[in-house]
Parts: sequence; structure tokens; C-alpha cells
Amino acid sequence: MASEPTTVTITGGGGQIGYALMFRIAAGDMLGADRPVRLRLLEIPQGMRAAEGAALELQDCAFPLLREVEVTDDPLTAFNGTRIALLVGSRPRSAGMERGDLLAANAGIFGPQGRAIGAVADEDVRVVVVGNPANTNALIAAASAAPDVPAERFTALTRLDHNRAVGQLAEFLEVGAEAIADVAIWGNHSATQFPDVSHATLRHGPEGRMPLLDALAERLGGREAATAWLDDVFIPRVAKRGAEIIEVRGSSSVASAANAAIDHVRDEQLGTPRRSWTSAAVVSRGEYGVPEGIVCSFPVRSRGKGYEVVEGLDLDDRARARLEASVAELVAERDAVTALGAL
Ligand code: NAX
Repeated sequence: MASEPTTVTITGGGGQIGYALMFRIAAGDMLGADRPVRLRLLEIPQGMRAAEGAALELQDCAFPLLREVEVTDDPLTAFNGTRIALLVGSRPRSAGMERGDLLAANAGIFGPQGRAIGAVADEDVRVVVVGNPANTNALIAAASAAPDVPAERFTALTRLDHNRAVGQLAEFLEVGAEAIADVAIWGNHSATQFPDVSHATLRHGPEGRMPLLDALAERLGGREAATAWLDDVFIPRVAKRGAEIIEVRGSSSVASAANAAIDHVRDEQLGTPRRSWTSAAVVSRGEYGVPEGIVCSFPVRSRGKGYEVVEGLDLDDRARARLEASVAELVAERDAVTALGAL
């Protein structure tokens, strides 16, 4: 077992997703059973007691991998030496709040946090933004950490959308989730996202795989019916799943969001399965015509040194139109925060 612990910082450590995250990280679910962790929980003063209470519970678990827990409201303390940062705490949209106000409030959080990461984090730090609007918050944090931290170290979470898409397909096709590969989420973590199954495959027989679109067509009685199901049922259900959870559960997604954040970091750190991919929002280098610099979800792979966009996939006209609509929203968000002086 490596003896030097990895420093992991969770912002919003007194909130719901933070609470669901920290026990699994301390149990070794994120970095593996051979990597001890030092946890830092960043909160605002109002959230400190809740985070401190969670830290007491962590102690009561006596996790063998957990070396230390520190709760603080000072970003420079929270990010000191941080190797993995999960930026969860954000300003939620309150009733009647305009989008511009939401972006401004979050720029006031992710700008200073990005600066603190640039100033004191480990030189190989990786950051995933969970707090919404996640893509644009990641863009602000990355810009604020420059030039000390390369922008590509900042990512935003669309793995929950990815996992939701896989879950929907698995249920519909009556297979286990592990039988489905190469689904992709493109664009923004918002209702404009494009959950894409056109390159996805389904396990078929002991060794083989078949195109997932063929499996859908078989089940639904033809290609046209499959396309209609994707457009009318699957895509809206995945894109609006967060609202469905709130309606049914009476509260937003928590354990599934924490699980997705753990999947995101684990695959980034330890690598995605060979010949397969996942989805994450990363800084565009112009792939698929997405403007350079914006944080956009793509199919991505990792060999353990950060996510790389899977290039060279064909996008038909309908897919391209969906991607462009979501990218237009990201560009509008970037322009709004630029106008606020946050970039
Ligand atoms: P909670 O309100 O339970 O917790 C948020 C915590 O963040 C609070 O304890 C608050 O005090 C703290 N906080 C606020 N500002 C902070 C700051 N400047 N520094 C440190 N801590 C700060 O929300 P929760 O349910 O945990 O959700 C957190 C965020 O995740 C929200 O923005 C939510 O929209 C977002 N989500 C993102 C998802 C994704 O897939 N990207 C899915 C789930 C979730 O909706």
C-alpha cells in the first residue's frame, strides 16, 4: 500500500452530494484500495457545522485508507497540496432568479476557488466540477487557475447523464448495464445535452457485439420506430431525468450524482476500459467543430493521465444539429460570464 496519502478536496462538504461522496472516497471506491487519502472539506461558514458533523461520522467508520479529515472555510487551506478536487458546492437557482444572476453568483465562487487551486494545489492537480452550471463553472475555474494549472486539468461532470442513458437502455432492452458500451453525451450538462447511441454496442453472444441501434430496431419493429423512440422517449427522459428525480423523490439526485463523480475521477485516474469510452465535459480543442476553450461533453478515453476526446466519429445531420444547439447554449453562457468580467 502506498504510504503517502493522496489529498482529495470536496467543496460543499456539508451538503448532500458531499455527504454521499466522502464515505465512498474514504472506503477506496474512487482511487482504489491501495491509495490512502487525506480529505479536505471546504464549506462556507453556514455549512461548517454540517461538514464537521460528517467528519465525526467519517472518524466513526475507522476507514483503513483514511489518514486525515480537515474541515475549513478557507480555500487556500482546502486546496493546499490537493491532487483531486471535486467542486460540488455552488449557488443553486432560487425562485425567480435570472440565469445571468445565477452565472454571476457562481462566478463569485468558482473564480476564487480556481485562483486558490492555481496558487496552492499539487502541480498535477485534477479538478472535476459538479456544481451547476457545471460546464461554465469549470470554464471560470480553469481561467482563474491559469497560468499555474493547464486548462485541460479542469473537467465537468456529465457522467451522471451518461450513466442515466446506459440505465435507460439497459432497462428497455432487458439487459445488464455492463452489456452496453460506447454511449456518448455531447454538449452541456443541461436539458440541451445530446445523449447519443449511434456508436453504441450491445453484447451479443459470448464474444460478439452488435450495434445498439440494430437491437433497438429489432425490438421496436424497424429503424424508423427506433429513431422515433430515441427522439421522443429516450433523449428527453435522459436530459430531464434530474427533474424527474426531484418530482418523484421530492429532492434532487444525490447518491447517483456522487456515484457518477466517483466513476468520473476513477476512470480519469485509473483509465477507461480498453476499446471503450465514457463521457465527460472537457476543454474543447476544436474537436467536432466545437469552439476552442469551452467546456463541452464529448466521448472520452483515459489511459490514466487525463481524459482525451475520442476523435473521428461520424455524426449525421441530426446529431450535428443537436450538438450545435447545445454548444450554442455553452457559447451563450461563456459570453455572459465574459461580459461579467469572470473570464
Ligand atoms: P446542497 O445544497 O445540499 O449542498 C451544497 C453545499 O455547498 C452546501 O452545504 C453549501 O453550504 C455549500 N457551498 C455553497 N457555496 C460554497 C462555497 N463557495 N464553497 C464551499 N461550499 C459552498 O447541494 P447538493 O445536492 O449537494 O448539490 C450540489 C451541486 O451539484 C448543485 O449545484 C447541483 O445543481 C449540482 N448537481 C450536479 C449534477 C451533475 O451531474 N453535474 C447532478 C446533481 C446535482 O444537481
